[in-house]
Amino acid sequence: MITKTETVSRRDSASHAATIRRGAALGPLLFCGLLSLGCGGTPHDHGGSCAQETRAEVYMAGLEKTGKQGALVFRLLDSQPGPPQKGDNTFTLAIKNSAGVPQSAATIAVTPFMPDHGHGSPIKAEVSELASPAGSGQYRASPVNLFMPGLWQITVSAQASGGVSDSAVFAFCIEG
Ligand SMILES: [Cu+2]
Repeated sequence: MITKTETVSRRDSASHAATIRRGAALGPLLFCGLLSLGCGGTPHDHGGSCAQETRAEVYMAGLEKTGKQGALVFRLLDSQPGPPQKGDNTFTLAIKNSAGVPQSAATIAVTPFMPDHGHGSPIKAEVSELASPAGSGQYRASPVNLFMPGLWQITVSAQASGGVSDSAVFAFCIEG
């Protein structure tokens, strides 16, 4: 319902932030006007905070997802800080196959994206397998750079050593 066409230079972050704030203020008003439901409380709550973001998941340590292909299972063991905050975060992930076997020596990528703004993060997360516990298929990704408030979709993709590939998306709303 809202089509935004904006050309955003990452270097122009102040202007970007101003654009986003206008969008954030407008979105909930339109949403509530259309639905006429579920928008009780004071209108002053509608500041673009995460309280009205229905696409986000509630963070908890151990949040687990089956990949889109049904081939691998992705568990977010931990985020530091947790829940994820604006700025740099460190994710610890565990990857298993559908039979529950930990996937060691997989190639993992962690890629944040803001769907409402059409951009990712300029900083690439480095991913490395934890040496201990050995063979547990646990990986650390850092920094998971979520540099703006709003909804982030964080895609974790994995190519297991056996050649199986899969991915899952964790969606978190980041408070300003
Ligand atoms: Cu953004």
